[in-house]
Amino acid sequence: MKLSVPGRATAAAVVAAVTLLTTGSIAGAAPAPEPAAAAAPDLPVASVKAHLTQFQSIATANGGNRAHGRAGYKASLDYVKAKLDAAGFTTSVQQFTSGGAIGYNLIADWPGGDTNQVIMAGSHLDSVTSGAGINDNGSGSAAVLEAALTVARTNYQPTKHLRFAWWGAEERGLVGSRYYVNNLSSANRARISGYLNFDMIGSPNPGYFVYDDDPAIEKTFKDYFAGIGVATEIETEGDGRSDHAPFKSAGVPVGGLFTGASNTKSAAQAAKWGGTAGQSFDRCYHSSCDTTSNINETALDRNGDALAYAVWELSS
Ligand code: DTR
Ligand code: ZN
Ligand code: ZN
Repeated sequence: MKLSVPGRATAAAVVAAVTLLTTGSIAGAAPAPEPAAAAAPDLPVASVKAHLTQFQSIATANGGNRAHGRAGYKASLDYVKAKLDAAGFTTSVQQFTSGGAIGYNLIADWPGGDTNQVIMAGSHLDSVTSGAGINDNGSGSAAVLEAALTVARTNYQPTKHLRFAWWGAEERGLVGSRYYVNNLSSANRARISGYLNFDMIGSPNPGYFVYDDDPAIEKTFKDYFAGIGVATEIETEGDGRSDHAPFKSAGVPVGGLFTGASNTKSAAQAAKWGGTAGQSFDRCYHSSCDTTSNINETALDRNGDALAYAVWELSS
């Protein structure tokens, strides 16, 4: 018997209902809209700068630096860890040795989220021995800390699991981050969906550079800056020169932001970003003048907000 259209329609309805019940969607129906990513809150730059002031005080009280193996590094780590413990993070301190001294990585996990999909944001916490290391890399460490504290303050509950890290002995050759990656089991390494690195994000004569590694992470950062009308360039001087490198070598998708070090800002760059052409992005790179006065507040603010945007966007 030839089924009349209503009969065929009835059969189609039955198939659709069964499909819906068994698969949660009706074949051929438009896919359910992706849940909108939770909008990242603004990181108050005053809060980021308050952490820099603490790092400066720590350096001043400990021989003028926060370098690996010196008291100023462990005091910096203790400051960051205390803030995170009070905010409800699960923290752990990983020890290693380098140059005959004990080094420390600080890892902070935000409870919840799919631990098979971990989004990490990290920065090196150590300075060189010649100074306080406020731009290099108090800036990255302070912004990552404030982003973590904002996750807690807003009780953000992302789909993916969030992990934050502060590395030791980066200035001795990425020692802490390499130690962390090398000591991950292959299963735990495979669980890291992305690693975001922030090393020098407040340079006094800033450029706005985005790492050109994982395309999705790169696009996330570029979308943020396009949204605030700030041009960006691909970061070219740093491949392998910061803590994303061990993750990249291990096959983890990486990305990050950078405002420049000893390279010189060109006239074209000064035309689009402001600042001074013919001058280094950071004239105090690895010098004793890398203090709290060696920070461009606008750059710190923009990069801190871009950091938060990417953490929220990539973990939602
Ligand atoms: N390795 C960083 C500074 C640095 C130099 N070039 C880049 C490129 C991308 C990130 C960081 C850097 C340091 O001296 O700590
Ligand atoms: Zn450095
Ligand atoms: Zn650095």
